[in-house]
Amino acid sequence: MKRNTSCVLLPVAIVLVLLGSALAQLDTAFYSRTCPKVEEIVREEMVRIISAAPSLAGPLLRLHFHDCFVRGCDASVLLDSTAGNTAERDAKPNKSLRGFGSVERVKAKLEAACPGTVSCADVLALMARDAVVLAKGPTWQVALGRRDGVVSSATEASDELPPSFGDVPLLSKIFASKGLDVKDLVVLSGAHTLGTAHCPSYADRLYASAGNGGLVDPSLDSEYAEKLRMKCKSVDDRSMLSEMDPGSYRTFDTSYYRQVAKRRGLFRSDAALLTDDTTRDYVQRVATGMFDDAFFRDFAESMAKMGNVSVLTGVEGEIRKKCYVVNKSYY
Ligand code: HEM
Ligand SMILES: *[C@@H]1O[C@H](CO)[C@@H](O)[C@H](O)[C@H]1NC(C)=O
Ligand SMILES: CC(=O)N[C@H]1CO[C@H](CO)[C@@H](O)[C@@H]1O
Ligand SMILES: CC(=O)N[C@H]1CO[C@H](CO)[C@@H](O)[C@@H]1O
Repeated sequence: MKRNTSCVLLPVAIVLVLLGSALAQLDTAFYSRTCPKVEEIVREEMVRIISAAPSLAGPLLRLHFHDCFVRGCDASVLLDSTAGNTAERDAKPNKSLRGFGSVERVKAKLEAACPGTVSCADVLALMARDAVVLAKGPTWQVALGRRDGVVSSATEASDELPPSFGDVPLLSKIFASKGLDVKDLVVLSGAHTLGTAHCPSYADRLYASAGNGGLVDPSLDSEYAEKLRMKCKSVDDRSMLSEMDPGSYRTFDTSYYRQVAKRRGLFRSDAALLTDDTTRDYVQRVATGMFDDAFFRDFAESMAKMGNVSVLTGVEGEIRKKCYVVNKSYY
């Protein structure tokens, strides 16, 4: 009798476990019944957003990255600080984030079409993909079904996000803690083909100070350093922006790698890619301009991996109504 029961129960248990893990996976067809036009709606609004403000492609890509690296891709990056809590978006490495208004715009369109259905975390993943596509970069299928988290913490953002002064050992350790490898590091750093940066993110490479042992960064091309010093008059000058991939900062292409190969990467983290065999080989290969397609494929693959980091699925978390606030205040 005992034996018979386990004969019946064991297969049932296996099926349940398999079902459970299948449900926990993201799926490109996740909204096919509940919001079949989700991708069209996001795409249409993104075309409007980017044609009005082409420089938002970079910030919208970066939002998804910051989201995924802190607590997984759960839209915690979008939450506002509250009376008792300083949120991620107000943490030090996050202060220069932009594009929140555009996310709310897209989310509002989705709420109108399919109320309470599409998570803000999925909105970020789709907007990041469309930002890259509209900047003439690669496209990829975005697996969906992320749920939104209910916690956002400034201290976590400061601990989990890679710092601009990071070297390869530190950066790869941070990436590894997210299940991303050294290849993902060098490939995803290619996102710095888009966008701009504030002086405090790299000024310590330009000016000798107590903080850098009184040395300017010898790994930075000196002619380029001279140009940057004109933009960035002092270590904490926040008035000017520098294009990270000068001349094509609105176009997703491989010229970032040519800059890095010429010792013109803007951050120490970019320059560091020349100090490790694996990452240097990749930079130099793509810098030839003969492997654009391979880089595009790699980027698409690494973005799918990044979009999968510690996602909430099933009944975890919630579907926020507004992306900047947890939805319990609406119920
Ligand atoms: C490898 C580690 C990384 C470091 C240390 C890093 C650091 C930074 C810093 C310091 C800025 C400039 C912030 C400012 O001064 O305004 C920046 C901008 C940016 N980052 Fe990264 N980042 C990294 C990886 C990534 C990844 C993985 C992505 C996306 C997949 C990304 C996308 C961007 C974009 C698009 C911008 C420009 C944003 C804008 O135009 O406002 N970064 N990053
Ligand atoms: C996403 O994560 C799941 C579960 O950990 C894994 O099975 C799947 O292969 C991952 N997908 C990608 C694109 O990394
Ligand atoms: C680099 C940067 O933007 N730092 C700011 C981050 O956020 C804190 C707190 O809001 C500000 O005081 C910093 O100036
Ligand atoms: C639509 C939706 O997911 N609503 C959720 C809002 O948050 C509360 C509590 O966190 C959930 O119970 C609702 O289901």
